[in-house]
Amino acid sequence: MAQTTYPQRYTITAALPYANGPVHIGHLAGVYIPADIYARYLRSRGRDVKFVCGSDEHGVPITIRAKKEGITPQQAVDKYHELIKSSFADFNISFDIYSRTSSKTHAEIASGFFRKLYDEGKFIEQTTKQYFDEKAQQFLADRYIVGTCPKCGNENAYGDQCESCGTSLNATDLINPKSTLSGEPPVLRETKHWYLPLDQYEPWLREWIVEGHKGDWKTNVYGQCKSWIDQGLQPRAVTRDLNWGVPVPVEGAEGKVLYVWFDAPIGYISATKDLTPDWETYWKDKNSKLVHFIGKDNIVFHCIIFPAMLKAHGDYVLPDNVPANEFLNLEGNKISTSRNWAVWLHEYMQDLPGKADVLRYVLCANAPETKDNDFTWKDYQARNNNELLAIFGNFINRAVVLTHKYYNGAVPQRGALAPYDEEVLAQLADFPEKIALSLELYRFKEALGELMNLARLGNKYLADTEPWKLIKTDAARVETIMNIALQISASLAILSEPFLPETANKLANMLQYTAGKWNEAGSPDLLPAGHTIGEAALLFEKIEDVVMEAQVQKLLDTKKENELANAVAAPAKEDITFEDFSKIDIRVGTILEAEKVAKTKKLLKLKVDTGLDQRTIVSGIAEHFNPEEIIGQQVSVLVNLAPREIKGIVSQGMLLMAENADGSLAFMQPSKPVVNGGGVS
Ligand code: B3M
Ligand code: ZN
Repeated sequence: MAQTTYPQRYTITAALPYANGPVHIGHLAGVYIPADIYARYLRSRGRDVKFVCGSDEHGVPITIRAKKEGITPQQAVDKYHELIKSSFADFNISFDIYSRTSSKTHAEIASGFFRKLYDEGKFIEQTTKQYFDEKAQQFLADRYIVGTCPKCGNENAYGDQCESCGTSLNATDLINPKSTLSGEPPVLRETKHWYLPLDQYEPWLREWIVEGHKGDWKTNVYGQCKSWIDQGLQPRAVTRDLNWGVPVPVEGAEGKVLYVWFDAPIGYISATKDLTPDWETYWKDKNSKLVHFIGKDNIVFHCIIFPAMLKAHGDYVLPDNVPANEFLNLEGNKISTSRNWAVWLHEYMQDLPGKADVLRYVLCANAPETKDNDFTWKDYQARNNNELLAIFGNFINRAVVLTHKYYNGAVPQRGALAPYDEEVLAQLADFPEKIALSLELYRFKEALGELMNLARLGNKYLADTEPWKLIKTDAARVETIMNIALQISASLAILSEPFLPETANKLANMLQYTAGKWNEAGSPDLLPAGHTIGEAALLFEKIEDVVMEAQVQKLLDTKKENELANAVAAPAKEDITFEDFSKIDIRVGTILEAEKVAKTKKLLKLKVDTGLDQRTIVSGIAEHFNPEEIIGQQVSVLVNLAPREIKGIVSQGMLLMAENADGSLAFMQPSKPVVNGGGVS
């Protein structure tokens, strides 16, 4: 490979998750796994890295959550900050710091940033009319206003978007707007805000991104930026009327805070300051390479708005790259917090303990790098059983078990090499650079594929050379083969570490090997002859169908809950007169006998005591009730329905049933026992 020069240091950021809920697999796949792989890889190369993150604790998403839970915003962020932080720890995301934007440092850095731009006249001031809730005595964020969508008529559209038709709205577009705080119609009131004139930065952004980063930024990222710039940029308000956030550090700005998207990215800087006294070098020295890992919904903020802020400030470096990912779906549907359609990391950890690396593997192998991708439990199981276990685990297990069996765990000598051995060692030597090349280009899926190819190489080498057969005829050659297999294993311990840190650690322990750095991997001499390795331990275990079925069932339950919650009642029928109604004779009866009607799926033949008589009724409820279980139950019976023949049985009347949104049925029963024949009216 040609000699490349590397930057002196790296500042790696991962999007600050809102502390308004737990984190799920979409977060991991989109942002934190690739960022962590990158940071671990760079550290293994001996590069100078600071990997920073923290909770985003400001903005309307937090106040809305707090209101929903009946707690204060501070209580909400305290709760979710801890939960999120521990989920990241569970998955071994190796942040150098996981900070929070409610910290004192952050308030100082963010206010200082704003104040510098303010003092230098970089903002424009504008007074506009915004909705104000007179009862709650506060201005209303877009999300606090609901009304009728002018496009589709949905009566519950939000001030920024109609979730029914997807149109993005201004609060003033809504018909009959209402405040969600008081339920009252809001009034328009004048308010002053500060705007970052993005239009002034347009020529510079065009040059920097459209000309300057063509080809090195991912096409999905580049494309979004170009289209924003091509549409023309508008001044953007960087303050809000809200009582939760960093106060605007200017006189006459009481009750105003920095817009969350102004303060949150500055959170990367304050986190670095909390991490090291040398923070300025990581943000101001031009030999620092700044890389933002984010999801695609955050592209405009990281590629356009934050860089414009940094440019306006003047002291800071600009992002070198923003390798944003697309979205991960779950079993064919968009992940959604409000619909609980997610695999939550804290629940995964409870349900599948010890399997952090399996999820890391699956989410990287199936990462939404260039397009949205789907997570399914079937794929998860297959990747564990057929890849991690059958290839990686199997190879290591064979190498370690045979070493114990033949040599009491001592690494044998490598003797004269056969051409096949030479070829395998040559391939081994190429892997570190091959994987590195993909990682340097943010192609994590491809890099992981190469790592698995190294495990495949080892697996195939043993399968082809069959040392377990050769041991009887050519013991010397087996020593060479096993030596090579163990060298491959040791390289795997180094190279798998960024992707599968727990596995790498277990493997190194198994080999009694203090894993070296990236540059040592690929060497045929990582484990000297005579070195004693430890006992075999399983790196991965087979995941059985029942385990997956339980996870799938959990999602099916969620689906059902959502269906019930979102059920819409059928429209009302035409009016009838009381006279019409009084023709209907409904009585309370008791089921005496019940049996399935032969050769039908849906029908039960019932004998019901109606108080008038004991009669036969055929009812289409066999898929919902077991005959034995309904005997003795009281039901409502329409007794004057003209008899009709069903499957050769004369049915005299009809049971009244209530139908649920999921199609399940319930009897209409009196709330206390009623004598048979009691009239229902
Ligand atoms: N909290 C949005 C999100 O969680 C936002 C990211 C901030 S990064 C500076 O998607
Ligand atoms: Zn609409």
